[in-house]
Amino acid sequence: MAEAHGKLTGRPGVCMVTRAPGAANASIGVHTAFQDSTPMILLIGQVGRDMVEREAFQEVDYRRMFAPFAKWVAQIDDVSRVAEFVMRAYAVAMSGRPGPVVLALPEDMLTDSAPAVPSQKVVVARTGQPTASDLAPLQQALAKAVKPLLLIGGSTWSDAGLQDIRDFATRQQIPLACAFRRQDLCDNRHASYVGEVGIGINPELAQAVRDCDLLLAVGTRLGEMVTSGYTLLDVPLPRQTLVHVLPSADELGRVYQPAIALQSSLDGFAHACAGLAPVAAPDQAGRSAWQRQLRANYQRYIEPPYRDVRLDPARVITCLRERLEPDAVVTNGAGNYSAWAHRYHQFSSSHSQLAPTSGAMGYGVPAAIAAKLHAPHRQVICLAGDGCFLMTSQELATVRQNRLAIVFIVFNNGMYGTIRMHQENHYPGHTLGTDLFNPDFVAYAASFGIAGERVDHTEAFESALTRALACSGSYLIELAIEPEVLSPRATLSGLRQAALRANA
Ligand SMILES: Cc1ncc(C[n+]2csc(CCOP(=O)(O)OP(=O)(O)O)c2C)c(N)n1
Repeated sequence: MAEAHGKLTGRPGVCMVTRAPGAANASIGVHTAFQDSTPMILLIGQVGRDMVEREAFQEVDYRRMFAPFAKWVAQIDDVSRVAEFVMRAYAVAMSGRPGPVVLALPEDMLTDSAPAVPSQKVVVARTGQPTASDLAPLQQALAKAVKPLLLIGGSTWSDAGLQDIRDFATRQQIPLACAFRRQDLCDNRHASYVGEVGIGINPELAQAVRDCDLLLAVGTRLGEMVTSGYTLLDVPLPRQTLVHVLPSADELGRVYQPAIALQSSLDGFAHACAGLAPVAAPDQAGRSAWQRQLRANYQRYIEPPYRDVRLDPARVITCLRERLEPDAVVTNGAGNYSAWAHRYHQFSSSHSQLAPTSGAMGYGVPAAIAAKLHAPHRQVICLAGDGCFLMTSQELATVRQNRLAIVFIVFNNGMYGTIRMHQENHYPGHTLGTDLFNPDFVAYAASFGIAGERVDHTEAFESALTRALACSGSYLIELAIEPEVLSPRATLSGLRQAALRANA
């Protein structure tokens, strides 16, 4: 919840947990905040200073535990320095590339007293924008490009910055793609938008990333998910002219050496670019054709082909796409079910997608709670696989306690489908530990006082959704998905047969 709050507001959500077991439970959230570049603060209880280093009850050295995936880990040993540490925690969490900060609080320090120290709300200004001379090489690259591609991602955009970058793309005729699980950075219905560069990438878009002559990556790390496992660009020198813009310098040139590396606030960069006069490309017609082609590819990709199955997850998502309000928040965790959402849903307003780029299962339920608490007037839809849902569904208690109206959609295929897919791919017919024994999800929701129903064929979904959206409280729809419907592209038996043939 704290991580999702940070994603929604740009300010750290604060999570307080007990010693080691609490810290271990919170670690997925800290890791997600790290990979997703989200500001967050975790406060952890610590043993008294008089017992430290004895492996006292639930004692852990949090500096070592969180070192690889927190921006800063510290322990407040002196009560008179609490304000200093807390203000610094906010500053570190929000500055540069945002991320999580962990503060350990020794038990005896918490009962010490000290005179109050003045503190104030920490505000990190995201200023800093390239000058005209900084942008000159970019303008030269744009003037030469026939197949440019703009890829945006990251976490420090304002709505004004997003508007600027979209205007820039439109005026310069540059197709705009969003990075993995950052699809809400651009209205997907906008003519410049050409899709998500993520795990289930449209093969035609993947080819476009390979083929483009200028890749303008703004705000996004070029990590494994965005580069299809570091295959879309050559390491370390991409064939495409790479312009990489990030708010902090440490990721620039980490894997890929850009032709132009710019450390800049994202809004500042977008604002500067929006002011650039349109560049006359050498082959204007070719550039327009490239833009139209990519948009057409995207539009084709989001229309589900006919599939002869009882309940088609693609049709479920296209129904959501048609029925939800434009600012509805859609959350999910990890699993094959999310591939349908990423492919077929269209996000049309900022902060409408809460999804972990870290790939953490169980994210959707607490993220939906954070969203509904933050914006009670918005529709909030949580998508979850059965495995994913069972990781955090005890939070239905929090939903009920706070009387929140969230629609939960559980894709129940009776298995950890993603892992089963890998097993069938690599060891066809040999499956291990991927079958799930599930509760009756509708009865489970009812035990929390939450209404719901089970849907087992495509045509029944829309009326179930109507009831869910009309419900004054939360509502759970369990989708009875056939295991055979393994992913948007594959069936279980088809995958197994293909792997058997390949191994023969
Ligand atoms: C906390 C966590 N544990 C394990 C994994 C590895 N993992 C990724 S997807 C997946 C299975 C997801 O199953 P389910 O939620 O039922 O969705 P499905 O793939 O069946 O659609 C697992 C175990 C993970 N990403 N996060």
